[in-house]
Amino acid sequence: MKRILVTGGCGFIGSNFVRMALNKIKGIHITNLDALTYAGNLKNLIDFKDSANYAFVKGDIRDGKLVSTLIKDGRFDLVVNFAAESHVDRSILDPSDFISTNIAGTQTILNAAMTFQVPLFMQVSTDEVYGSLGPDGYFTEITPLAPNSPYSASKASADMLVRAYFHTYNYPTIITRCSNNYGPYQFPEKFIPLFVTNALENKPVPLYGDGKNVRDWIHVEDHCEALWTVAEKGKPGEVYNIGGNCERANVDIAREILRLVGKPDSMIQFVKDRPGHDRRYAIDNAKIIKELGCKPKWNFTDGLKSTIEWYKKNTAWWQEIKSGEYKNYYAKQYGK
Ligand code: NAD
Ligand code: TDX
Repeated sequence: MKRILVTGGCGFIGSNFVRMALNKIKGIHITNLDALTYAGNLKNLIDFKDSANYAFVKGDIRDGKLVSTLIKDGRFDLVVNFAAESHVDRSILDPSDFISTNIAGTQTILNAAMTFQVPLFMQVSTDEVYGSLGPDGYFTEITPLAPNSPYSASKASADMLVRAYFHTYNYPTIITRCSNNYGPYQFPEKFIPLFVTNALENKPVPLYGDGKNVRDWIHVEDHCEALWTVAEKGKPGEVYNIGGNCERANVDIAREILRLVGKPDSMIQFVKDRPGHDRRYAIDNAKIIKELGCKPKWNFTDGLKSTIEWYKKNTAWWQEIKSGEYKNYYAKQYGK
């Protein structure tokens, strides 16, 4: 596995994956194709700007001509598709980019990878495609897909296409479905970085509904390690769930963040619920542990502490984001 094409490598998980792979594996080369939407930030990988092992290409996975030329000339051993519109609340405000990037964009790059015989295509998907759980049970790889938001519907559609390319054309693809990530470089629209940065700015933290929705949290480094393991040892045609074994209610995380930042619980502001808000996600990760020997290493309290330290040290990174286009989104979403 020498030459890798990563899409969406300027976002949160993609940039952590590129950093981990370049630091850990000798002799690889990564090309990062990213459209630099509001969520893509060149600063996330500034350390590798002049590295001989890294190349950045500004471009859109929906651009068939560009994608074909890049893959035809690239001699890639692997494509890892991170590029996506990723925020559920934005998909509720306007689904159109979610449909075009997450579905049509995935098909465009998948088709080019097959046409120019890249040996493996990995689709980075999400546990949200399985829908919502009640108080009991877990998502396994054979849980039926039942997406509830325009975001998760678009990711489920992409998964179906990736599956179809394996079954119809015998093209080697793998789908991974991970639970909620947290860690450095996460865009401050998402729950944990939004609450951490609002708390640091002495602003209220907006908790949806009764705050009792449950997510299964995983540190982004554990997700990236798992993706690398899947790339090396995973079986084409398979789906692998990736989870953190770490279910938490949102209200408990909100309180833990405020305690770690040294702010009172009274900063929690209960706000109108997200429409169609999934109640609970929980991953059964027995398959990836048993078949590929891959387990998460971070414990949540240490991971949250180190994430908060990262946001404290990198105030310029998120303050620049929060004072840009994001201000308009925040005003629309939270009425401020
Ligand atoms: P992100 O929003 O932080 O980053 C997305 C990146 O994709 C950005 O750099 C953006 O510029 C790029 N991009 C968007 N549209 C593009 C297009 N048309 N062409 C090229 N580049 C484009 O997202 P993230 O949180 O890092 O998520 C990465 C992937 O992982 C997504 O596919 C997401 O569905 C999946 N995922 C995320 C989580 C999570 O908790 N964040 C969990 C499971 C799976
Ligand atoms: O302001 C908020 N208040 C709040 O209570 C925000 C932004 C979120 N929430 C709640 C909604 C969810 O129950 O926190 C939980 C987490 O919300 P998000 O960070 O928006 O994540 P989620 O909707 O669970 O989706 C995430 O995990 C799966 C990622 O954004 C997806 O890309 C990934 O596929």
